[in-house]
Amino acid sequence: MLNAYLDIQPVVAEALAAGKPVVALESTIISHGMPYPQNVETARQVEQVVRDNGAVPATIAIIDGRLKVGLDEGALEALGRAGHAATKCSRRDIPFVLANKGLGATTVASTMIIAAMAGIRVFATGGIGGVHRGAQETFDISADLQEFAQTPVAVVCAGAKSILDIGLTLEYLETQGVPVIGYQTEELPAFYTRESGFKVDYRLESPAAIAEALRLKWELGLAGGAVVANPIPTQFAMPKADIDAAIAQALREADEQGVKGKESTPFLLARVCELTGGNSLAANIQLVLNNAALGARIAASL
Ligand code: PSU
Ligand code: MN
Repeated sequence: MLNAYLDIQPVVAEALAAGKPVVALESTIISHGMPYPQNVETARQVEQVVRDNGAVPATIAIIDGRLKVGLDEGALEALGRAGHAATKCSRRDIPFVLANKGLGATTVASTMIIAAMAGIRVFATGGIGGVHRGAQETFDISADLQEFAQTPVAVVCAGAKSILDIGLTLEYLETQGVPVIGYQTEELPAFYTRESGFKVDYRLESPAAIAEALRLKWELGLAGGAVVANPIPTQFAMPKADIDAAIAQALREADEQGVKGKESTPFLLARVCELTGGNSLAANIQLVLNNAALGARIAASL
């Protein structure tokens, strides 16, 4: 049932009504994940890649008291310009930003929620939230992980950044019953690099095989979604030593400055980008485009 707060862009609504493939896209990656103007340019390119691969893009955000599924050019530009002035909205934040009629950028968790409300089952992004390093002390575990356990949307990503504790993130997903699928890989990619040292649960070779596993999961009434991990294309991967050094420094600074809660991930993303002099941004853009293409192909198979 569609709810009274949902605005589905006509092109998206038509595709959904006709059973055509639709891919959801998040907006925190635009406002908090990349600097302006590359964030807006990337958001446009990602939408185009989804179209080029046979699906309709639906970027999700909360604007003027409405849950928006499918954004026009003006909305993408506004989110990109707002940057950290937009409210980063996870599950807990949705009703408050709606009530304030504020500008809300949706995370993986809240994008999944709103996509599911609209009947969209596939979502493509860059990286997911996870269990942070030092979570034994801080309890910093992204709400994204709980969302995977309860909301029926598959999220195509490039694995988890090593700003996170990748091993603990996988343990948490296992406990929550969330499958981690590797697209043509046995190893979970670590966002900027194709390797993490950790295995995925299932390696699948094609969008059709992924779609079939998802269909079975949902036909059986098993709650929740799945992580589809798609390694960054080899030619865009970063040297591990470069990225490890930047992440180590960003983590040290976050600790020294007492950064915590919802600020933690955006702080680390921005510092890693600055410390690598834009190299990580170029890699980030390429992996998101790559995920958009795979997301569209999975949606077309579903
Ligand atoms: N990781 C990235 N890029 C991102 C994010 C995570 O590589 O843009 C964003 C996503 O929106 C993700 C959110 O859902 O950060 C997780 O934030 P937190 O750790 O506060 O749950
Ligand atoms: Mn957190």
